[in-house]
Amino acid sequence: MILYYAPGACSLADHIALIEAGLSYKLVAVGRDKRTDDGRDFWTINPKGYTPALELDDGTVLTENLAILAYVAHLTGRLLPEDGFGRWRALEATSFMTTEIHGNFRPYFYDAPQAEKDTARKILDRRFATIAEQLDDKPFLVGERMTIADPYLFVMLTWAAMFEVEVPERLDAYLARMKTEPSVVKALAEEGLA
Ligand SMILES: N[C@@H](CCC(=O)N[C@@H](CS)C(=O)NCC(=O)O)C(=O)O
Repeated sequence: MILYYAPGACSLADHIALIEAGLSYKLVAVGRDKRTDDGRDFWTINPKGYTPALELDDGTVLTENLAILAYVAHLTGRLLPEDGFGRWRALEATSFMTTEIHGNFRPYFYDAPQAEKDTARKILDRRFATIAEQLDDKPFLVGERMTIADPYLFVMLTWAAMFEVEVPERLDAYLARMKTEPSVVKALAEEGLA
């Protein structure tokens, strides 16, 4: 499988998940100019033009973080509990990352007017408060084990730190813990972010 990624982007969540799941993968970086680091036009691989994209061994390309994360979990039976309500909680939390947190960072990436950033920050404050409440004193968002929601939350918290969006202390502690997870350490090193 090939993961098309950009260093530190939301594709980092899929990268961590691939490592956690024990799957073998190849990384291909995509630049701002939409060229891959092996010289191809990324638009021909993912017509949406954004990362992440996961190319399967038969050439099928899967896009959208939530789908890629769920697919990685499906392949290995890890990162998404097979039974019990934890499966649905993990999907619920991952959907929340995509729609309610990731989406609200957009103004920061596109250098939007300050007023737009301020509105986004107010929403992010509420969203991160919800996540902190859900995390409670558990090691991972949905329980004792890492699920697909955790690599995504990790990336969102690195963005919060980058753009100086304050998060509840509990999430700072979670970020520090996640940084020591071997899969996270490996993914950061492979993306040149160690
Ligand atoms: N809906 C997509 C959004 C992916 C996305 O926002 N990717 C960003 C990186 S985090 C990107 O490639 N942005 C560059 C662009 O849109 O040109 C998903 O959930 O996977």
